[in-house]
Amino acid sequence: MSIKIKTFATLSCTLALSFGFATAALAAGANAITVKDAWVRWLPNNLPAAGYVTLVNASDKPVDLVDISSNDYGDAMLHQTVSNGSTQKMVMVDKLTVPAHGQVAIAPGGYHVMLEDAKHKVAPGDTVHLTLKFSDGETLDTPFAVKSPAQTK
Ligand SMILES: [Cu+2]
Repeated sequence: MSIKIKTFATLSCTLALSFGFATAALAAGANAITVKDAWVRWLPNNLPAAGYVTLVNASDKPVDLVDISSNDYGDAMLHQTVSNGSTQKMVMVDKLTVPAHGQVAIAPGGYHVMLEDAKHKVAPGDTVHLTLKFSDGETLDTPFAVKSPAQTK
């Protein structure tokens, strides 16, 4: 049983590596968008994790975040937490506009990147990578620091 699981994990890591090279080759040229404060709130028991990052636009045109993917997770989706009186729900977000010479924070209480179906064991202290795609053609392969809930209080 444990041997089967180990084999599967090794295969997933190999696949993730080969996709990673393809992604890195796409990122080139002068970038309008830079990122800061990229981190993931990790939860135990394979619960979905949440990714947070601040996007900074140095250009004089608005740029949209249009796609997020990850070699470390099967699913990476931009969600917004919406309050409905006393209850909260998450809604899917197709794109997020970073204003010209401005920034937008994907931060607790507002937006989060929902990360599900981890492809290998992820633990606090690790670094995972999310690939952020923008409307100007820019692709950023971004390292996110994985933190435990206790580290983020
Ligand atoms: Cu969510």
